Amino acid sequence: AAVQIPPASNFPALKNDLILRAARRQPVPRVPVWLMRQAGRYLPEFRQTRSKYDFFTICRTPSLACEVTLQPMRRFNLDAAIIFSDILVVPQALGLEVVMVEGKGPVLPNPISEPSDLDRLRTPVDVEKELGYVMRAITLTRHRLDGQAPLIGFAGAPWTLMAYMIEGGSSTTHAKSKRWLYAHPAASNRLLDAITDVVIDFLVAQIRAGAQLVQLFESHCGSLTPELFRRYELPRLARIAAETRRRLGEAAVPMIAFAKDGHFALEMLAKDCGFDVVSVDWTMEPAECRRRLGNCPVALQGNLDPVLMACTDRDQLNQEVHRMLQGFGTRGYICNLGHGIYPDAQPDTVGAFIDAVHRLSESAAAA
Ligand code: 1CP
Repeated sequence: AAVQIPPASNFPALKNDLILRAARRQPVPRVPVWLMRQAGRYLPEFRQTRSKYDFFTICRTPSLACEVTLQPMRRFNLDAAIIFSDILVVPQALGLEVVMVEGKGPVLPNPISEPSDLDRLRTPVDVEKELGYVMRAITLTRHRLDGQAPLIGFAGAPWTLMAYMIEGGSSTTHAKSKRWLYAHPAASNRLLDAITDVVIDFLVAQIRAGAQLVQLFESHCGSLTPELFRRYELPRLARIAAETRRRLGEAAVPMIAFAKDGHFALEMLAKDCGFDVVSVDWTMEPAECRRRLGNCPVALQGNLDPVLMACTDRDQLNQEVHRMLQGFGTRGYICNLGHGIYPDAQPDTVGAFIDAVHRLSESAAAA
């Protein structure tokens, strides 16, 4: 059923601003926690919704996207919600077809293969026209959250989206898309710039619609060499942070950069990009991240191994949470997994994780 979307103003007062304080490195009574992909396949209530609707139908229907976003918020004491959508809505907005294939993931039946294929891209993109459903879902969800916790908006980072647009779906090597970076530098720059332009417009629109933080997902950072990252991606990430902030002025919100397998890029992400928070995966030692960054004014997010969400040993879980809190410290830290949660996660364990972060960080912050 079509719902009336209220205006993107007069939002309910926020009752929990811990994640906003942590992103700004302000003191917190306890560490905030949320989970990447917290709405999704490990929850029976999501599978029930999903059995009735196609994946992109849920994304495109604000009442359904809102419902699925709220599902984990009803079960758990989470410190943030993340709007239900996908990073591949941006390639769709650029004119590429994306379908979600059962058991396989996203597939782009007509990927970009030659530089001349770039002429197929529908630029410039009017994000309100092509992606207005995401903004409407954000506005509705921010109202319905009733101030329980801040709402996170997101987008895929340019390289990660370029990789999907050329590979046509998941890939372990990204050999085709990386070959473009070496063989077609001008066309690669053109494609990355086209994506960057949409991402900036999209993030600005999400924030105007009510998103209180935004996260950029660089899920395929690990395929790049440090040199390719420095040459192609770093300037675009910096442009996204600077331009988004400049366009919003007073209305700017904290920005998180997540670069999966981006160990080589930690200093570049923290010092040369202008994001408020850098999110790290489980391959990084928490204390080592802090040591490498010294007194660089950036908050960190991460990095529990998501596999632990399928385990039942509570002592082991508590130990791992304790180790993370020790290494990252309780100031300027947002607790999360090192990557998105897996479908075999146990909801009980997810709840135990969230409670452990709250309990253990409260005593640490008081000490
Ligand atoms: O049929 C289904 O239900 C498909 C499962 C699914 C879900 C629940 C996909 C397909 N996307 C999503 C939602 C989604 N995707 C969210 C929702 C909000 C949340 O709960 O967090 C978010 C933030 C994403 C972001 C996303 N999509 C990323 C970045 C995060 C990451 O995992 O690195 C990526 C890479 C995608 C692409 C994608 N969409 C879906 C899948 C299975 C994938 C990964 C494909 C691959 O392995 O390459």
